[in-house]
Amino acid sequence: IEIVRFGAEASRKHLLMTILSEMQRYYEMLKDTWRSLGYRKAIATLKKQDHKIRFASEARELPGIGDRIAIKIEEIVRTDRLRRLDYAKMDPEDEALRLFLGIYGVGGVKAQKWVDAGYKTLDDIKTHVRLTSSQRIGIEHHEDFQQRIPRDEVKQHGDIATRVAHEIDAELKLEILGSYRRGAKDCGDIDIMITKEGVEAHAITEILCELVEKLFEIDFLQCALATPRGLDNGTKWHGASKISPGPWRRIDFLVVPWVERGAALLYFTGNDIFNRSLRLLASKKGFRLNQSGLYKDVLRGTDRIKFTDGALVEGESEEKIFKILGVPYRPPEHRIC
Ligand code: DCP
Ligand code: MG
Ligand code: MN
Repeated sequence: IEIVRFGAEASRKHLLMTILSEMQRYYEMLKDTWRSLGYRKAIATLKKQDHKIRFASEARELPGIGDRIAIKIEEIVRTDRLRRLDYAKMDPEDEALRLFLGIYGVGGVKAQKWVDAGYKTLDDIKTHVRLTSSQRIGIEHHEDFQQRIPRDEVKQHGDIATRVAHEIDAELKLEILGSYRRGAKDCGDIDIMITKEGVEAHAITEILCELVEKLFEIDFLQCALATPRGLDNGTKWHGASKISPGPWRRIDFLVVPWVERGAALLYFTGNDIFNRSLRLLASKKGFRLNQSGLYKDVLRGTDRIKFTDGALVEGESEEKIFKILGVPYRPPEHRIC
């Protein structure tokens, strides 16, 4: 997608419209008249709109925009892309595409680009493409990273991280989340949340740096990997760990302020589809849910600059977030969609 740079605001709106039009054409091509029409209506509405839309809850207020498109609008505005569209263009049967998608740090757009260029194997990519260092590691350890990690090994990695963390500060609390907390018998990676009673955002980066350094020293951590764009503000760390002589495993750390632990727990437990549906539900009820808390949207004034992220309603307790949203508490094992 070509974007003419004519002022950040205008070009972002242009990008939004372009992506929505592509979705509309995609459904038209599939002869899905209903969805195609939905996008057509949304585009027409947004064209007339002159203030910036940031949240799904705002988009939904506009005539002709339903929940599903509203969520997509928020995704585009936030991330400058729409994942659904990346996948819409792909052939799930394409073996090379599946191979490339399995590489750490390679998303849909890049994988499709390589397929379009005629590449078929990891060797093709290694010889012909300029890679980021994370992608290179992703290819070199592709086999390791593709393997599922047995639950008890995940626990062992967690135990090592916890032991070392406690050498730094005995009050640090570590918990393995992700599929492990949902009770999976094997996991794709190891997700560890770190917090401490009373700890605030500004103290976090230091804890994380110190822990990572120590874990490298004992040859537990093997490499750092770039975190997905937009998520890394010094609170998240991606890399690989190993219990010798075993394979390299993907490991993620998330360090969170004490007051955000409930929302972070909820987010990092997943699964991602469950998170999506909970966020959608929150947005239907006029809230906004993310990994730091549940927020009540502050409505925009006539002056669009007056936007805020909304007032924090709850961040400390997972149970309370469910309660406020009016959903019965769902134990982690049942958060699979
Ligand atoms: N998450 C999310 N949206 C994403 C990525 C992650 O909501 N796009 C949340 C939900 C996930 C959690 O973070 O459960 C951890 O992410 P993982 O990618 O590690 O996914 P899982 O741990 O659920 O599964 P796996 O066993 O494949 O690691
Ligand atoms: Mg995981
Ligand atoms: Mn993970």
